[in-house]
Amino acid sequence: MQSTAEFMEWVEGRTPGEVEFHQAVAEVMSSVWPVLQRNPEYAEAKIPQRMVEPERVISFRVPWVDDTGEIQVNRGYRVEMNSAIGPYKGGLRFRSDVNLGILKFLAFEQSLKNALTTLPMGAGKGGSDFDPKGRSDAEVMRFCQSFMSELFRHIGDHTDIPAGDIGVGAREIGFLFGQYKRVANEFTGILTGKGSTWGGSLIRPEATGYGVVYFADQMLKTRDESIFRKSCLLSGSGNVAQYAAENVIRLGGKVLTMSDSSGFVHDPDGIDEEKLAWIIDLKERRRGRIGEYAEHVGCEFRAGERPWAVEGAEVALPCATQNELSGQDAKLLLANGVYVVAEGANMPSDPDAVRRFVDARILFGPGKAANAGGVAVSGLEMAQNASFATWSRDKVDSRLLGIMVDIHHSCIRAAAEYDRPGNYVVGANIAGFEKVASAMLAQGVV
Ligand code: NDP
Ligand code: 2IT
Repeated sequence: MQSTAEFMEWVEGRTPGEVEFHQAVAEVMSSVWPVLQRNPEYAEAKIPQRMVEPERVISFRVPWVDDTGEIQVNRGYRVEMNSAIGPYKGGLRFRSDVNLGILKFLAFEQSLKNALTTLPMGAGKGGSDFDPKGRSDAEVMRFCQSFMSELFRHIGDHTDIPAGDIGVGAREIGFLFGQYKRVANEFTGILTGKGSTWGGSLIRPEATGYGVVYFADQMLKTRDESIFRKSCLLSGSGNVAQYAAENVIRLGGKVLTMSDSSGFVHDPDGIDEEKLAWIIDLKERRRGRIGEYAEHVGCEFRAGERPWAVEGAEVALPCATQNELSGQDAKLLLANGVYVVAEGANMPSDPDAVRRFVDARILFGPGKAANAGGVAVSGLEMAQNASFATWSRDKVDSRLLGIMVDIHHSCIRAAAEYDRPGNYVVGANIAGFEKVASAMLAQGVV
C-alpha cells in the first residue's frame, strides 16, 4: 500500500456499506502512517490489513416472546476483533440501529483503547438490534435469556468477556449473567459490570464517566488549570453521562446540560448533586425521558436538539453516541469559547469536528483515550474475580485515576515522538497501535 487513500480503498472495497467502520479506520490509519514508514516490518507483516479483519464474527438468531404473546426475532452479534494482547474484551450494545458496521467500528476502536489501558485485554464488541426502551422488565429478561442461550458457547473468562454499552446496563447484565450461570453451570467472571454483591467491582458503574473527567483534568493540568469552576456541556444522560456529571460536580465544576435522544435540558444554575440523583433515578428506575427534568426544576427543554449551541461553557463532554457532534457544532463550540473536549462516547465527533478541534489546538481528548476508564475498571473487575478478592472503592478509584494519568502520558509521549506535540488523536492512535502491532508481529502470522 502506497498511501492511506489506497489502504482505505481496499478496506471499503471488501466491507461495502460499513460507513462507521470506514470512518474509524480512516482516522487511525492517517495517524499511524508515519509509524509504518518508520517501521517497515509492520507493513511487511501486513499488520494493518490483519488489524481491520476481525479474528471471528458470530451472528445469530435471537427469538423471544413479547408480553402480548407475539414472537419477536432479533439479530445478535459478537465481533471478536483482536486477541494479540489478551482475551477479547468489550461491551454489548442493544439498540435498534445496531448493525455489523457499527459493531466493527466499536470493536476496532476497542482494540486500541484496551491497549492504552496498560492492562492485558484484547478487543471485542457485540450486541443486537433489540431496543430495551419501552419494553417491560419481563420482556428484557426473556430477550437477554435468549441472547445468552447462544452467546454463552462463545465467551469465557479467558476467551471473551463482554460488558455493557448503550442499552445494556446493570439490569441487562444481571439477566445475561443469570442465564449464563444457568446454562454453563459455573460461576465465573464472564461478564463485567456485575452487581457488587455477585462479583462486580465497586466503581465500575462510575468508571467511564469518572475517567472522562479525570482525563479532561489531566489535559487542563498541562496548562496549569483544572476542572474546578469550569462550566461543562454534557450530552447523554445514561451511564457515562451520569457519572461524568457526578465527577464534574465532585471536582468543583458546573454541569449546564444533559440530553437523551428526544432533546436536551439546559439548567443555567447547574445540575447539582441532588438534581443529578433525581436524573439517575429517572433514567435507571423510572426509565423516563430527560424532558421530565425540565418540568421538575423549571428549566428549558429543547426537543430534537443537541446542547452544543449553549453559551457560557469552557468544556464539552459528548457522552451519548457516535457522530453526535458535527463540524458545524464544533465551529460553534469554538466560537463560544469551549477549549476542552473530552469524548465520553465512542467517536461522538465526526471527522470534520475532529479536524476543527485539532486545527484550533484546543485540548481535545479522543474517546479511545478519554473513555478508556470504563474498560480499565472492567479489567480490574477481572483481576478481582481471578484472585477471589473484593477491593475497596478508594482502591479502585485511585487505580482508575492512575490509569487515566498513564493513558494521558502515553498520548503525550507518542504525539511528541512523531512531531505532533499536544495532538491527543495522533498520540492515542499511535500508542495503542504500537502495542497491538508489536504483539502481533511477535506472534507470527495468525
Ligand atoms: P446508555 O444506554 O446508558 O446511555 C446512552 C445515552 O445516549 C442515553 O441518554 C441515550 O438516549 C443517548 N443516545 C444513545 N443513542 C443516541 C442517539 N442515536 N441519538 C441521541 N442520543 C442517543 O449508554 P452509555 O452511557 O453506556 O454509552 C454512551 C456512550 O459511551 C456510547 O457511545 C458508548 O459506546 C460509550 N461508552 C460506554 C462505556 C460504558 O462503560 N458504558 C465505556 C466507554 C464508552 P436515549 O435514552 O433516548 O436512547
Ligand atoms: O466502549 C467501551 O469501552 C465499553 N462499552 C466498555 C467495555 C467493557 O468491557 O467494559
